[in-house]
Amino acid sequence: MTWLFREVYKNLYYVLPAGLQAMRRIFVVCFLLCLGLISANSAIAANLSDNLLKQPATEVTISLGNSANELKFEPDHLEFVPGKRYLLRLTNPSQLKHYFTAKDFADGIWTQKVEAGKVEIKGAIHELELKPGAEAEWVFIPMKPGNYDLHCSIPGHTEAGMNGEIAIAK
Ligand SMILES: [Cu+2]
Repeated sequence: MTWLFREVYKNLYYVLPAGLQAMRRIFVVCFLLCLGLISANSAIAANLSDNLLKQPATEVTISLGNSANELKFEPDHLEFVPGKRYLLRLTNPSQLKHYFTAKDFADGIWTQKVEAGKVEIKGAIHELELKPGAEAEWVFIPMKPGNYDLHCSIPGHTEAGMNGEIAIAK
């Protein structure tokens, strides 16, 4: 019996470090594989966004209010297709200040830029305020399909009918 235990112990002693070494080798290989996958993915993503940014933008116009000062969006329904590049032109032909508020929609798109006057804003945007006579251009790529709420957050305007819907198709 003592002999048997000694044999098992001796074998364990020899086998264990070899096993650990194999595990370490497997770990290193997995790690390198992961690194490779990550860099390949970011290369694909860079290529994709490069191609997307070269894509001519489809122009869509929405008017916040109108010259008769009616409290509505014209049109009050917008529809976009994921993966396409859009230029949304916002105008305010009324004598009142209005908001383009569509937070969930803004979360479902990738904003390239918003241009207003001589200023270009990059990055995420959730809400735009347009003073009377103002114009802005929003360049983006829809990402997440869904139906999103649009409204004007000036007190009383939503209730008076200044709301709409933005759809990103599936
Ligand atoms: Cu309004």
